[in-house]
Amino acid sequence: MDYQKLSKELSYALRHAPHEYELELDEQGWVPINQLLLSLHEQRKWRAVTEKDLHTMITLSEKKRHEINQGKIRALYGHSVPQKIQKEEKEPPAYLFHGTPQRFLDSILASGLVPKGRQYVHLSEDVQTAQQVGKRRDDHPVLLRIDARQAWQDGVKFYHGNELVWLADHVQKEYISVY
Ligand code: HQG
Repeated sequence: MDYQKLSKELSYALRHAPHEYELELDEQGWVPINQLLLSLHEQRKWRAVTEKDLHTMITLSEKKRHEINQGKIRALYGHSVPQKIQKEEKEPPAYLFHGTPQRFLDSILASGLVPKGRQYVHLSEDVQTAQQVGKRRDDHPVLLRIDARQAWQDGVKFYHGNELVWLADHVQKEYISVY
């Protein structure tokens, strides 16, 4: 079993296109595992996938992208479906980080961080993670530091993605500096 391919397929299904799999996400993005498996089994390459494979996929993944609980599975972040997934509000650490291509810098410094195609802005708990996120699109990404404590004190909401990924609706420019 190619667990990396399975993870990509599940991210696509659970973040972006549940309807293509005849799935409906609940308010927190959960779907019943049995429904997901039925849908996957319609594809030849996934006809033998089991619930155990889903657990193995999560264990082997280098990032915690998916979570299983009580017979359900969900993507922890990254959603672009029209229905906004409700995330748990949480007090952020003093600083969060964001890695982005050089070419977006002027626009970000002018209008802050906006979610673009996703439901939330994605922020990183540490510099190394932000660096990796930025490197997806630029060999020499810009690292931004977010004054999350100040923003939180001013009423900006932050949400828990996983232990390294934080989410926000919008981060205004006054909280952002080039790191
Ligand atoms: C940029 C992956 C211009 C923003 C990653 C980013 C992450 C602006 C891009 C997760 C802007 C959106 C999310 C503005 C934001 N002007 N550009 N005002 N505000 N941007 O992919 O954070 O591996 O939606 O800087 O590792 O890159 O798939 O967000 O470059 O955790 O699990 O607009 O996806 O995780 O791009 O990545 P994205 P992201 P997985």
